[in-house]
Order: sequence, then structure tokens, then C-alpha cells
Amino acid sequence: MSSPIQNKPASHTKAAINVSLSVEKKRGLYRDLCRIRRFEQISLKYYNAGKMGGFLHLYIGQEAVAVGCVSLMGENDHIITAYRDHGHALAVGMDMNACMAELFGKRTGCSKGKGGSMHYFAPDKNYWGGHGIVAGQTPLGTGLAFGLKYKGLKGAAMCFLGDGAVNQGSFHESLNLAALFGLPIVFIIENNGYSMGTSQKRSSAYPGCLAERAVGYGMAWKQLNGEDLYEVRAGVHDALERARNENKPTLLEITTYRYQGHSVADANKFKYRTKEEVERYEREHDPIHIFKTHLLKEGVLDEAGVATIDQAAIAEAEASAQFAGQSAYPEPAEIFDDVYWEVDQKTEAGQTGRHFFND
Ligand SMILES: Cc1ncc(C[n+]2csc(CCOP(=O)(O)OP(=O)(O)O)c2C)c(N)n1
Ligand SMILES: [Mg+2]
Repeated sequence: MSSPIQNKPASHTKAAINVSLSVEKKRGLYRDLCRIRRFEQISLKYYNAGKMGGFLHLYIGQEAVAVGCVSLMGENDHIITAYRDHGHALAVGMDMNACMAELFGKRTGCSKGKGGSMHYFAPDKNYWGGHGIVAGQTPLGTGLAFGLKYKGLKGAAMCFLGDGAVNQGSFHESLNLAALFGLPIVFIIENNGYSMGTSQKRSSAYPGCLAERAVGYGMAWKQLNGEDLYEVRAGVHDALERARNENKPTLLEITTYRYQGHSVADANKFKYRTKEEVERYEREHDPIHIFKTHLLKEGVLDEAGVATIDQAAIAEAEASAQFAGQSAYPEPAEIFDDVYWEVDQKTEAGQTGRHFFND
């Protein structure tokens, strides 16, 4: 039977994977955190100004999870996530202008303005979206890992999901196949405490620890504290190495918190939790503040350096909104483009309607 890999809380800062970070790389990680935070805040401002339609699920409060995980990616590593996808997108290096334009529904958006907030994609950066069906990305992520093994590539897939997705059947089918086939995948539950307006404790039968469900599949598991980027990196690195070197899956649960409502349309965000709870997280558990404290202590940045990075992030996010505002909407004639690759490429399958299957 698998057992949790023991955590040594004090050791994360000194973990080899963190010690090996250069000063420049550490500053870059701080920059990534600020860019995501400011992008989200500014997109909220423009949403409220009526510049965007549809949903907007903000990642504010969870930034260290995406940044920590993505910072570990190598050439053959892939990621896939749910609809709360802006942070992962910016962390993999997607262009901020294209991300903001997508929210505005503009042609210059990363999905040509036809996907919106939930459907960011960048296959060239091994980023496979952006999925709106809860846990729908888990079989797809398992497929990414299968593809790596099938092709004999040394790499891993990271499949992110929320705490509300762990009770979906497709997630359990994915865990089963990943363990049975020995696939190089790390399932990462971003446990932000809530699925829409339902607290995690009210939605899962075994609320103490979600990751321990891995025991049922003979899979390694671990809980990590997502407010500390160093802890995220140390724990996820070990799981990625297990995937890449041993073709073994891991289930990680990274505890984190979302400051905003489920989406911007969640007007009752204080009905299912108190204002004091949110303020306590902002005050005591903010991932950007915690990483800043590390870097100030290490002498990697001083207060002026921190402010410069943050100011640049604000300017970049504001500029992206200007870019988005000035961009054109997609043409109505393009509405059926970019739905099926086969149709766009005018292949025989695309003409006959047999898009995916042989006879
Ligand atoms: C199969 C399915 N059922 C229900 C929904 C509606 N829905 C959208 S988000 C959500 C909550 C998911 O919460 P969680 O997995 O914790 O992710 P978080 O929003 O916290 O990131 C639900 C029930 C959906 N999109 N798909
Ligand atoms: Mg959640």
C-alpha cells in the first residue's frame, strides 16, 4: 500500500530544487506572481466596466500553485487544467495581450476571441487548456501522459483540478488507468476550500485529506501548502521525477484559497463564508507576500526592487487591456472555423463527418 511521503516543513527552502535557483530566476518567479495578480485585478475592473461577456473565474490567491508547478516544466512536460486557467497560461509564457484580448472576445485573443476566459490554449507551450466541464480535463490529462509513454518520451503531464472535481467519476477512472498503466502524470488538486458556494467539508465524504484517496489506487500522494512557492516546488518536483523516471503517477493536494467569488457573477461570495475569513487569508496567507518575505530575507530583492516589479506588472496589464479594447471582434463568417482541425484542414474525414474514428 502506498503511504504519504513525509513532509519536512522547515526543509522546503533548503530543498535542492530551490537552492539551485539563480537570483534572476527567483526574481522571475516573483515577477510571474505579480503579473498574474495584476492581470486578474485589471481584468476584473474591465469586466465590471462591461467590456467582457460570459464568465470570469479569477485565480487571485492561488498564484503560487501555477507559478511553482510551471517553473519545474521541462521540454516534454505538459499541463492541462480547468476553467480557472489564466494563471497557468501566463505562467507558461502566453502573451498577456492575447490573454486579455480573449476575455474581451477579440480576434487577437489566444483562441481568436471565440473561447473566452475558460478556453485558453497554447499547444506550442505544452498547455492544453482551459476546460469548462468539471473534471473533464482529467481523462485528457491521462491521455497526455499515455501519449508520452507510448512515444517513449521522458516527460510528465500535470493535470490540475479543483477540490470539487474529486467526486466526479471521470477523475476516479483517470486515477485507475494512470496507476494500472503506469503513466507519467501528476494530478494536482488545487484545494481552495470551495466548489462554487459549497465548502469542501460539505462536499467530500472524507474531508480530512483528499489526496489520501490515492491509496485506493496504490498511488503515491502528498499534501502541500500552496501559500509557499518553495514548498510547492519541492513537493511537485519529487512527483514529477517519479513520473519521468519511473512512469508512476502521484496525487497531490495543494491547499490554497481564492479571494474572489467562484466567478465574477458570484454575488453571494460572503454568504457561504465570512468577510473575516477572506481577510484573514489575505493578511496571513497571501502567497505573494510570503514569497516576497523569503526574497527580502535572502537579499534577492529589496523593497524598491519589489515595487519596480509590481509597477511593471500593473503597466503591462493595463496596456494589455488597451490592446484588447482596440482590437477587432471576430468576423461572423469565421464562426465555424477552429472547431474541428479536420474541417479546417479540409481532410477527407473533415468532408465526410468521420472526424475521429476509423471505420
Ligand atoms: C460536470 C459539471 N458539473 C457541474 C458544473 C458546474 N460547475 C462549474 S464550476 C463548479 C465547481 C467546481 O469547484 P472546484 O472543482 O473546487 O474548482 P474551483 O472553482 O474551486 O477552482 C461547478 C459545480 C460543471 N461545469 N461541470
Ligand atoms: Mg475549489
